[in-house]
Amino acid sequence: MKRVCILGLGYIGLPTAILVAQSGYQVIGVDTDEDIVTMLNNGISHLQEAGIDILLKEVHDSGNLYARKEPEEADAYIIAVPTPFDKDEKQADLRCVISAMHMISPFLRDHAIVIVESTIPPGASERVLVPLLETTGLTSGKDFDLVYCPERGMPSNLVNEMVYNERIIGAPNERSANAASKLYSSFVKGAIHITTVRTAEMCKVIENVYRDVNIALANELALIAEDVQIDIWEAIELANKHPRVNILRPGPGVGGHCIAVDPWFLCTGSTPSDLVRAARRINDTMPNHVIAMVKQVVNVDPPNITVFGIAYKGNVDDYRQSPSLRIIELAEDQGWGVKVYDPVVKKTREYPLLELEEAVRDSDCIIIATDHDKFSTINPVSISPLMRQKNVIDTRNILDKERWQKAGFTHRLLGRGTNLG
Ligand code: SAJ
Repeated sequence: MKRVCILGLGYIGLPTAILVAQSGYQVIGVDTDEDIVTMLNNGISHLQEAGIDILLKEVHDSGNLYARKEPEEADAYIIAVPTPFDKDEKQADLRCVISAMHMISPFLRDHAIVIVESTIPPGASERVLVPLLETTGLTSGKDFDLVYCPERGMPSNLVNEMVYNERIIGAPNERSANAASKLYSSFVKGAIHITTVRTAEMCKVIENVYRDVNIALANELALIAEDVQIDIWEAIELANKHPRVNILRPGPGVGGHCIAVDPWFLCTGSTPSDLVRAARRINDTMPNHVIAMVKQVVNVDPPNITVFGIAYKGNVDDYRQSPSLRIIELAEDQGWGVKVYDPVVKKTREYPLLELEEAVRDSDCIIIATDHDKFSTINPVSISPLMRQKNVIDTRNILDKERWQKAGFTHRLLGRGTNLG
């Protein structure tokens, strides 16, 4: 195998394309966004990720990676296009994956391997994707083999995780399992495990379900703690001293492109999961709780609030499905003034991002919604005079409470009873 064509040059596709090119394959990166294609052909990354600029320069200079808007003939195709989530239907929108299948179908012949990394509901490869390719006159097991290899990587540490994480390859037969395994082992240092296509699809979903359900547990415990006047952060820390307990951290909800989305795949079908649905509801309603916390501290109606952090988690510039978006939406629905400060995200389509001083001017309450390291070093003394009322709600437990109290702020921590001071 010499040529690999990778469709979708986003958070997953671009680092994958670079790593495959670095290990000696000729890689054709395909994206429908002309700007991305142009940037990559000039050796410039459109993503901010640790280590990516240097690696991209290397594979660009060597000629091992170039970008195009359309696929070219290759021995393997990796599909890393988005599967957006249809919020109303609670279903994956497979249109991009389907369109990628149509784009590659004219080139498939002689056991070409089609590797899907995009997250899809369990069963979708065999139920939707293989039949789709076969309607173009191709035969599975002869012209192509469809392999499912779920991505495993966290934004901000993608390159590292793609190299060192263990990977699962779901393949329909030995030949494609070996071919995919050979391709991935050229850049993956973690173990590679072979299984069926359907099991691999299920693994992807349950990895994220595991986290979603456990975060929901932490969030529900936080609500109980506020009611019974304890500090859940202290209780979790102590409970986690048990060798077999590892409770996750409460927060304003769950964001990102996967954990807030994939669990829904198990909520429909013939055996819908009550537990997963309950976890989704708990995590999805945490922004409502944050709004209720604001109402408890401000004494002006409507208040002005400042949301610190639009990113879905700390130190990343990705704000897809971020709970901050829901907090802003709920506040605006009630006629509140909302300003947003995020020193890590460059810009958003939806909201202007302000400088710190502008964001807190005349504000009645700061909400720490994202655990960016930069927030814990903000000096409350310098912003305190700019605020109309001095309230801060820390949903991530990253502030030094005493420091903020000394600067005149009423400090509230999600998951901590208000009687505790
Ligand atoms: N969060 C909490 N409390 C916690 C941990 C996380 O509230 O204790 C929140 C975060 O703030 C964020 C959300 O959950 O809003 C998700 O963050 P995350 O760091 O748990 O996960 P992601 O979405 O960045 O990446 C996950 C990873 N999956 C797992 O850890 C099982 C990653 O390996 C996957 O590749 C990725 O989803 C994906 O694409 O599926």
